[in-house]
Formats: sequence, structure tokens, C-alpha cells
Amino acid sequence: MRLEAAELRILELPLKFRFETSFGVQTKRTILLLRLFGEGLEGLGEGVMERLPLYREETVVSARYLLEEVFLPQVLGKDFPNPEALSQALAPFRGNPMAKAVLEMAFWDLFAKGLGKPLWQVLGGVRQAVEVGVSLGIQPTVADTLKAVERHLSEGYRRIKLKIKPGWDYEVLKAVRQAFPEATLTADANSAYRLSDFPRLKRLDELFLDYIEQPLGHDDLLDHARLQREIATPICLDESLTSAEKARKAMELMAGRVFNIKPARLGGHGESLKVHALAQSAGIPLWMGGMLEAGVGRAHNLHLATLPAFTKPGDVSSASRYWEEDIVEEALEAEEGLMPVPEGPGIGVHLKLPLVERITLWQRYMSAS
Ligand code: OSB
Ligand code: MG
Repeated sequence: MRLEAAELRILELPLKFRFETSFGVQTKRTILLLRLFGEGLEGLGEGVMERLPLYREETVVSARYLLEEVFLPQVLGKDFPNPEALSQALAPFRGNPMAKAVLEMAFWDLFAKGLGKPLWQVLGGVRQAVEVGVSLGIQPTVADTLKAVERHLSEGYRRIKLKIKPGWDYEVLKAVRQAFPEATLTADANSAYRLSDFPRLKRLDELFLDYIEQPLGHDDLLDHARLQREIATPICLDESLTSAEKARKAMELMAGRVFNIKPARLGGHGESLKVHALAQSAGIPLWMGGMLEAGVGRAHNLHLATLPAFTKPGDVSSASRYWEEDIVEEALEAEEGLMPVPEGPGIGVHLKLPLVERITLWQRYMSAS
């Protein structure tokens, strides 16, 4: 596949809800959108980095800089036989997996379109619908939380994940567990605790959570391994898993019993396939994470989540939960907690160009010569 041109945009899309986590409050997404052109086809990629480095270190502007000045000039005008070859061209540049993933994932879309196949088939998926849950932000009160949990369970979501932080953890989770004894319940701390909070985390064992997500440092493995030896609740790693190498080390240390996969955090689909293979051989269950994606990122995540080791419900909820209007034509909606994977070649979704134009804050077109 010869890469002929690229269009990079920054969009702003308001969220329908205020999303509070241990690291801050989000009310809108600032989205880096890449359209990659080659052989008469178009591939799409969506950045998940935020304006500020509160989740991982990358930001919208750091990724824009790398794509504009380094990665796209490196690949435009060249012919790559497969996604692995494109990744090799980016490999000398260290880190920055989210910036690389925008390009790598757009290339997978283009590559699958070149083969005339849906992306899930090219990636090796084994199903055409994905089990999904919801990630609920920190609510003003416990009563608000109970209402939100009830509503989403009645909509059919198969797992409820609550964002927690010190001072908003045991009590709210206990209230939800008492009201919904059968619900599959998890908690996500986004690195808000230290190893010295161990007694507080140990108490959560009473509540039969399916797992607790990333309680400790955003780059840590060792303390998670220490904590996992002390608590019964399985630890799920999110922030710390930025590559297959990190996943291998996490497995060796036994830093977590469950992995959250976000292809954007890992540098793209290729690296995610490597983590999938490792997890599958070790029997570690996977689930698809989310970064409040718009339609392009959500579609990519759905295709990847069709692989066999994704055995727990993902954070891929209906697009209408997040947006008044999504940036793609296709409605990505779950029914009874099952989300169908878009059909057609590649990721199977198409941009609503007039809407994209309206919400564009910045854009640049780059061609091969
Ligand atoms: O930790 O999984 C996380 C959103 C932004 C940053 C980090 C996380 C999240 C979510 C949202 O939990 C999941 C979703 O897309 O609904
Ligand atoms: Mg998380």
C-alpha cells in the first residue's frame, strides 16, 4: 500500500455528561483525526490523548507535532506491504505510543480496505458482536450513583465500572453492591493510591469486585505485584501497559491478573496483537478499554475486541451515551449489552464530513511530493 497523502485535523466535540475521575473532569474531547490516502482508498485514525497529560504523558499537541513533523514525512510517498512494515518505520522513535497509534491504526484500516475485508477478519477476530459494560464517572452523591447504576443495568450493560479515589471508594461501592448483589462490578482508581493505602484497598475484598483497575502508579508494575499478593480482588492493569514488553514483565512479576487493552495506549493494533498472544498463552483475560472515543476510535476498538482472549465486557458503550451527534454515519449502539461490529471493508464507518468541518479547530493536508 503506497501512502499518497494525509489530512490531519483537531476537532472539538462536547460530551453529553461530565466525566469525573481521580485525575480530573472531562466535559469535551479534543480529537486528533487522521485521514490517510493511498491507492484510491482512505484509512481513518483517531487520537485518544487529552489536552493535558493527566492519564498518560502524551498530549494532543505533542502528538500533532510528531505526526506533522516526524511520522507522516517519514511514511508519505512510501510503499508498505503490511502494517508491520509501517511500524518498523516508526520504531526508531522512542515512546509516544498514542501518537504512533493514530497512524498505525489508520494504516490498518487502509490495509484491510485494500484487501476488501472487514478489519476484524484481518486481525483474526472470532465474533461479530462484543459484550460491553459502562464506565461511570464519580457522581456528586451515593444516591446519584445508585440511580446511574440502575439505569445502565436496565439498559442491558453487562458490567458496571465505578471510578474511585481515596475518600470515594469503599462506601459508594458497598452501597452499590448491597443494592445490586448480582451485578458484575469493578472499580477504576486511575493511579490514585499508594502502596501505603493497602488497608483501604484490602477492605474492598468484601465487595466481590470482578477486579480493581490500576490502583497504583501510572507506570508501576512492582508495587502492583506486591499489592496483588496481599489482596484477593484481581488487579487489572491499564495505564502501566504501554507495550508488549511491559505486558511480559507484568506477567513475570504477576502484577495483575487481568489486562485492559487500549490499542491507542499500546501503539496500535500490531502491539495489541502481541499482548493478546502473550495473554492468551498465560490465560490472562482481556477486555477492551475506552478513552471516550468518537466513532472512528470506537469502531477500531470494536474490531480488535472480537479476538478470542477478550472474555470480559469492554468499555465500548453506545455512541449516543457520549454524543448528541457522532462524527460517523453509522450508529454504534449496543443492544442488551452486545455491540455489533460495523460491516464492510476496514473499520466500516464513514465520516460525516459536514459535521467534521464544523467542529474542526485546526487542519493540515500533506501530500507525498
Ligand atoms: O481509565 O479507562 C480509563 C476515560 C478516559 C481516560 C481513562 C479511562 C477512561 C474511561 C472511559 O474509563 C471509558 C469509556 O470510553 O467510556
Ligand atoms: Mg482505566
